[in-house]
Amino acid sequence: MSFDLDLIIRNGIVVTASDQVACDIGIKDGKIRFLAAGLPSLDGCQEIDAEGGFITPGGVDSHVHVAQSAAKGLGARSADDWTSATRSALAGGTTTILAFAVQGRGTSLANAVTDYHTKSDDFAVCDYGFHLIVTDPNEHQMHTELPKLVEEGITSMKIYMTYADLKLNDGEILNVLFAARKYKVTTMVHCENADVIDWMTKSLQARGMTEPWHHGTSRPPIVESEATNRALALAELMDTPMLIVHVSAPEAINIIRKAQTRLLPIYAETCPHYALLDGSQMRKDGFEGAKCVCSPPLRDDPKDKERIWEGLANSTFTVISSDHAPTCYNDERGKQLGLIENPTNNPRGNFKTIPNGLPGVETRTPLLWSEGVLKGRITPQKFVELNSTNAAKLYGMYPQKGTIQPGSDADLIIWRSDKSRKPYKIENSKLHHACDYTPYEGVVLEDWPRYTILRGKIVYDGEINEVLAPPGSGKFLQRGSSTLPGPRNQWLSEWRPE
Ligand code: DUC
Ligand code: ZN
Ligand code: ZN
Repeated sequence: MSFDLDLIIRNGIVVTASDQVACDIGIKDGKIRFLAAGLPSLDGCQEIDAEGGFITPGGVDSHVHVAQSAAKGLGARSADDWTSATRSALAGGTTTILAFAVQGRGTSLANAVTDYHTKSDDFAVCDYGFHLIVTDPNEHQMHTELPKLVEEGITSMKIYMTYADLKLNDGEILNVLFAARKYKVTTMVHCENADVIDWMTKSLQARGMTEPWHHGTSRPPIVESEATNRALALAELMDTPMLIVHVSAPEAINIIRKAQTRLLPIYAETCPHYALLDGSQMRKDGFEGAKCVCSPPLRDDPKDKERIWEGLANSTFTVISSDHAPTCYNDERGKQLGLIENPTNNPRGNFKTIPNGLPGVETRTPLLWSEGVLKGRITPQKFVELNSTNAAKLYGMYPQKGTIQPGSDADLIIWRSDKSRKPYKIENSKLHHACDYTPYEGVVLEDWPRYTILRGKIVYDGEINEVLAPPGSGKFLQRGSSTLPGPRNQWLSEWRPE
């Protein structure tokens, strides 16, 4: 094997989901070629001194809404396009995102994918793939179009149990799970009970209880846990793996944990906001609480955040994703809709018409590193597993993405060492998204990525806070099937899929 390298990174501590090792990294043609101590210097080869800092795989954020209109019926617009969202990803150490191509009711999955390529391909600066959002799982879509899209590397779909224009009933969910099992597609489920939300919302509106925090009142934890329980029952019936997205409530965590203890192939995702923020955010002065309206809602009991950290540390959670879904605060097609579409003229607005979602693609990885690893809640290896490796495995990208090993893409984050680390205050003006706020304004982290490297190139320089990758340099990822445990061929009755 030749010793021709493009880049050597020296003096780092390489972290994977299983190990930590002090060694150099030799990179050629965007791939990791060598992990070895004392690689020789080479003419024309760039070198980076990691100065004793940790080096972790580039982040894989598997739940990012990009240029996807939020709260469709209201005409809300997403703050980010593909360039701003992916620049923001790189500046926070994330080198791969998975975003959502949405099937409109009565339309085709293939059209949704074609449209999304038009929005992304010339504009992305990090690597990316698409999940499908399935709203119409009819025979043709599930058994003619879906298998073709799987061939094109789109191997995951998200379904909703709530939101009028997205939700599926239990029979439709079974259609999806049947196809998912057949074509080895990972299914992600948004678990909230739609009827309870509708009933509670009507009742609260009739009583004039419309302030932002009543978004939480309308969706108590049982809304999430009931739906989670139902989704897991359907997954067990169909003997198919399932990922429950953005889990927030301890009751839902317990249900998932029990299913995992029974060895069902059930996976779970949470987000930094459920680990770090609580319902008090929605009670801020005036209409400010709208900034933190998301679904499932931030939970009222501050102790629930510790349950999230426990689930991250004890492997109940498989991945942590941002659920980046930004709408601007000062935008009449953003959060202000809650003041505009406000029939009772409540000066604090109407939670029903506030577009759901928070920005977070840039802050996800640094928050998990600083609040998780540097505060001793999780090990560096657990960080890598949650931030990169498991998402790469679950969504069919491993080991190209999600790890540091010979043959993998050279996607890396270089962190500062204990000696050179300096506090980093989160301020929206420093972030690279196009949203006009961050829920973490003023939070002081212990570190921020020093460099982000994508396929062997420095794409974010943390010393000057600049993203260096041009629009269109991100690559679309044709993904395979999950390599985490799948169907077990265990059935609840004499019924079989074939
Ligand atoms: N909840 C979702 O399900 N999607 C985007 C934003 C949100 O809060
Ligand atoms: Zn969701
Ligand atoms: Zn989402």
